[in-house]
Amino acid sequence: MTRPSNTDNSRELTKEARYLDEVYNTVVTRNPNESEFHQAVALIFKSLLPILKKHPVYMEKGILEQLVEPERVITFRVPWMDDYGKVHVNRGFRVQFNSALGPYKGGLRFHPSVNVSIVKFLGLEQIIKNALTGQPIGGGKGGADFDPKGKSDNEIMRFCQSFMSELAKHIGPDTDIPAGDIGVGAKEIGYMFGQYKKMRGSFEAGVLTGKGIGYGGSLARKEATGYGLIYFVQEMLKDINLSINGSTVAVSGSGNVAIYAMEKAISLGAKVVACSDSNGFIYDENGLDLDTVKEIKEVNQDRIETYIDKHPSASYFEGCNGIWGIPCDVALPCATQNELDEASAKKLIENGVKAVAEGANMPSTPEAIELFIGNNISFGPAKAANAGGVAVSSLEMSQNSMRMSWSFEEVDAKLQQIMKNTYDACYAASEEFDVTGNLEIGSNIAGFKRVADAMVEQGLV
Ligand code: NDP
Ligand code: 2IT
Repeated sequence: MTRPSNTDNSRELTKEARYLDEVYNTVVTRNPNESEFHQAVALIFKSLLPILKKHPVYMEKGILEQLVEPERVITFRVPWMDDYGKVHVNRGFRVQFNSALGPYKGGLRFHPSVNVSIVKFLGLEQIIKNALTGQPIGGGKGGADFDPKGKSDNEIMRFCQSFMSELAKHIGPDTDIPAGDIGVGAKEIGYMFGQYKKMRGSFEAGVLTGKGIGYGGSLARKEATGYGLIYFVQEMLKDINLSINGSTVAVSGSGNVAIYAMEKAISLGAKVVACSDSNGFIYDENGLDLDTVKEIKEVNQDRIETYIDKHPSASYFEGCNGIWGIPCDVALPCATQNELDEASAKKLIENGVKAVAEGANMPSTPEAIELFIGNNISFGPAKAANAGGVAVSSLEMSQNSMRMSWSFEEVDAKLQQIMKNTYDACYAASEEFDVTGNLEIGSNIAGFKRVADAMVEQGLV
């Protein structure tokens, strides 16, 4: 029996601890072979013991049992034809997890590793994250086991159209609003939006976020997750009397989140010495040139390895894990789940890391998180630290509803305020439950409470 209640080994478990263990074990039995989903459930449950004790109503009303069971999971066939006339079939997913706070909201991931476990772990995290933003959005997630790498533009367009042909039956501006995630950016959102519009016969701008600026997208949405991450890190560093200015930063990934985290960090005076892709990482102790990284990744869709052709002073290393062996003050995992394990956490700590903040979703393994917190490293958990992306998605929805658009500066100012509020909410919860500064527990409790209260108020529906 696994014990996410995280209680000691005494024989007398409190009824709240028993409740956590029972619900967790039901999740494992009912959803076999979904290790990422189990991990995400355990991660949240581990923080909830004190709030269950303080608010018995959550147990009495069966909130946990309801929280871990999605309201709806949709799986569908996505057939598409490649440029040579060959037919391919992928599997599409949308998990509509929780609508207590608003319509389902969350990204779409196109990556060969996507399966129901991945989509459910992301959807569950999204519920708590969206609650932390303070915006009126529920939690959802989706995607497909489609690999956009090596596909032509036309192939990607046909895939997106086929994907949306089914998804359109289940979404809408007041029911479920997808956006991007790994492998899905403004280009894919555009193709999906075009297909949705054609099927509906009306221009419903608010059905997708992350759209192009010319047809209803929000300024600063592209930058929002990365910028928001750095705004969150600024709050973390303030509390330990450090500043991003002058800090040495290592960032994994070189996609949307990583690039705009690097951009904001550099603009605030940090030195970013390393970033990566799924093949390997580049390192330059004097700092990386972000324009070259952008050209490689955003313009040419090439491998990060080619950076050293333009900058011979930098080094390239095969493999993703090694990046955490680089000495840095601030480590920002911004690629994918479970990319930072126990051994990597040990290396970071040995090398004197001061703060770790998660741009990706669930990038640190549970063992790594324990090491960070046990060694008093400031730790910013994903559901709080990367909430800036979905927060600005929600601002995009607001602008679409009003049929107007805010300036970059207006959106950026709102994003900064949301990230500060998110940090303050996590910190306040950590204080209230006597784990001051433990943002892992604070984020889970603060996010959970907002969702749980809405669920209690709305009754069994
Ligand atoms: P992108 O597709 O833009 O970039 C993903 C980056 O991560 C690429 O550098 C990619 O390398 C690398 N990567 C992807 N999968 C793996 C893997 N299995 N192993 C190693 N490296 C990998 O995605 P995003 O930047 O949008 O997303 C990155 C993370 O941030 C994800 O966890 C996502 O869920 C999370 N996130 C994204 C938000 C958003 O608004 N986009 C919001 C909040 C969180 P390669 O180029 O080789 O594939
Ligand atoms: O993980 C995430 O928060 C996202 N991929 C963004 C979701 C959104 O709806 O903007």
